Order: sequence, then structure tokens, then C-alpha cells
Amino acid sequence: MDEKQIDKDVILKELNELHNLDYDYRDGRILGSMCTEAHPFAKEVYYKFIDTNLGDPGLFKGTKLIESKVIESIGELLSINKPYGYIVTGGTEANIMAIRAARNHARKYKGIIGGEIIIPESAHFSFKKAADMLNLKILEASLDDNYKMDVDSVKHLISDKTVAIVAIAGTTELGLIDPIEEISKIAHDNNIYFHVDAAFGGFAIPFLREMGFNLPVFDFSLEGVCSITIDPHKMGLAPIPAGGILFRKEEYLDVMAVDSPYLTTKTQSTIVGTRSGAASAATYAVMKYLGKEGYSKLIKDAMNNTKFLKENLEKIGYEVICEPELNLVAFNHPNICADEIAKKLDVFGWKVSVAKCPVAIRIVLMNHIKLNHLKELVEDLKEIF
Ligand code: 0PR
Repeated sequence: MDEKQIDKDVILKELNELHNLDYDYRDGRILGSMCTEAHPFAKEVYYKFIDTNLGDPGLFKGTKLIESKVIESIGELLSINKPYGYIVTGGTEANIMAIRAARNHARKYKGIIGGEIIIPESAHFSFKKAADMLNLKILEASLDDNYKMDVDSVKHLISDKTVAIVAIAGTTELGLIDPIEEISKIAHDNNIYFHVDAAFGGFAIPFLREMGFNLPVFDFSLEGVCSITIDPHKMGLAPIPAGGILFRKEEYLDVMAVDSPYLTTKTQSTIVGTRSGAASAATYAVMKYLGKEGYSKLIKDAMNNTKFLKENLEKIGYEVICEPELNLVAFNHPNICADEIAKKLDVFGWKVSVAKCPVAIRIVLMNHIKLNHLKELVEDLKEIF
């Protein structure tokens, strides 16, 4: 640290120079991200609430009410009247909380120590972090021919050590929705905690279903579903860090509660202690501002772009891995491997990511990607041979 104060302009100049090294969503070159530029109104509200601390909610009663209201609104999207949950830092923290709830619940009510969780091979790596931190063993269910969690594989992996089953509504690599209704039934029949990771799909599927897209039910209307991860900072257009975790019952919070005697609330169930209320306020603001109509339009635009990209890739000889269910296209070329395509696209300034299961170029059609960007991309994809 410097000895003396430094002029703000000098500091800002240095910060701006560094910030200029970042890619900007608005250039339409970030093609592999599940995040996007937050809505301007959400950013404005975020700043207003920047000093609030939901770790000590008695001091920030209004902001705590905002968090409760936003959890209720998200709950309405997910078919539950009285959800219990929090706005957290992202999908990783939300998934860790869900698995912690499941583990503690199984320990308290079933006496399971050193349990196992069943996740699909396509699960996000946050579950590996959760298992590591919570001392649980991961059992990976295989995928069926359509890259979805195989229901029979789940059945075979269940044992008296299973503390949770996880399925995904909007997989990280392909944007697919697992057979959640069937898995929910299996979990319910076996009295096993069932978590749905809708970090990506949560702010898309409900609107698409309402518009008549043929997508399956994935939410609390299925009686086996105990918790859902749904991230405002992905398809919800809230600023990072905004994840969401919703539980069906209060007892899932109770089993995680630790005493916090000197705070305004005497127990705490979150992982994080001091936590900003800004993400809650910003999420509340953008949800109110856009409404169902606004979100429906955004996801419809993204799906139109998805269709455009898929059709044009096929026209120029690329092979699309699966019919997109959400706004994500994964593809390969019969003659060039995915890593090579990614490298060549990088030379043109396109930042794509390469999926591993199966290996493929993966493009997430977030709303910062416009039709003109896609037309340019398709031209460049023709060029790279
Ligand atoms: N669950 C699912 C289904 C996810 O896809 C992700 C992240 C998470 C949980 C974890 O969420 P957080 O990253 O919010 O903790 N999916 C993206 C991924 O890993 C996140 C991402 C976003 C990666 C932007 C890169 C990027 O530029 O691919």
C-alpha cells in the first residue's frame, strides 16, 4: 500500500486500463457465458443497497423484507406459495446449501453418516465442491442416448447411504432438462431428498412453458422436489453475485442452523455470514420492472437466435449435438476437432467454450448476442477450413 493518498483520477486511470483488458458483453464476442450484462435498473438499485448486510437482518429489516419478497416472487415462478430461501452468491453456493440441508436432514432423521449423493454425469462441478466440503461421496448416474440423466441408473445407485439425488433443469454444457418428473417420483417413493439445479433454466423454462414450448415440469409442483437452485445472475438479468436457493420446508433451514447469539437473529442457516442485500434489491427491482412479459420477450428472442444459429450451422456442414431445449447450441465439425475450431474462432475474436461430455463447441445464446453477431459468426465459421 502507498504511504500517501493518491489522486482519484490516477487510480481510475489505472483501473480503466486494466478494465479495458476485459471482454465486453456488448461486443457480442462472449459466446460461452451463462452471465450477461445486468439490466441498467438492476445496477442502479444494486448501488443503492451496497452497504446493507443481511447477515444481521435485525439492522436491515427493510432489506430483509425485500429478500423475503423476492424469494416469494421466485417461488411463484416455481409453483410454491411459501418457499424458504435466500439470495446467495450464485449457483455454487446455492447447490452447496442444498446438499448441506440434505446431508444434515439425513443425519438427523435417518442417522446417515458419510452419505452419498447421486448426480448426473452432466452435473455442474459445484457438486464436487459440495461433496468435498461436506464429506460425501459422489455417485454419477449415467446419461441416456439424449444426454439426460438415465432413470434406471439412478434407481441402481440408490442405497441406504443416499442423502440426496440431484437433477438438472438446463445443463451447463448442453442446456438440457433431465427427466425430473420421473426422478422426483423415485426420490419421493424412497423418501430421499431431491434437489433440482435450475441455476440456468429457472428463469427461462417457466416463461417458455407459458408460451407453449414443449418443455417438462421441473419445479415444486412435483411433490418430490425439496429444493431448487435458480440464479438471477444468469437468465434473470441481475448483477453478479445473485444466486437463488429455495426450499420446500422450513425444516431444511432448521437442520442447517447454527447459533449466532450476539446478532439480531439468534440462529443463521446461510453459509455466508455478512452478506450484501444489494443482490436481493437488484433482483427484486429487475423482476418487478420486466415482469413475465419482459422475461418472456427476452427468452423468446434468445430462442429465435438459437434456432437461427442451429439452422445455419447445419447449412454449412456442422453437426449439432442435440435439438436445443433452451438457448444453448453445441456442435462439432466432421473434419476438425472442437479444440481446433475454438482456437480458430479465437483468432477472429470469438470466445467460445468447449464442452467435455460430449466434446463440442458450446454457445450460450444470452441476450447480449444479437442476430448481427451470429451472422458474422456463421461467416467466420465458413472461413475456418
Ligand atoms: N449449476 C449450473 C447448472 C451451472 O451451469 C452453473 C454455472 C452453476 C450451477 C454454478 O453457478 P455459479 O457459477 O453462479 O456459482 N454455469 C456456468 C459454467 O460453469 C457459469 C459461468 C458463467 C461460466 C459465465 C463461465 C462464464 O463466463 O459454465
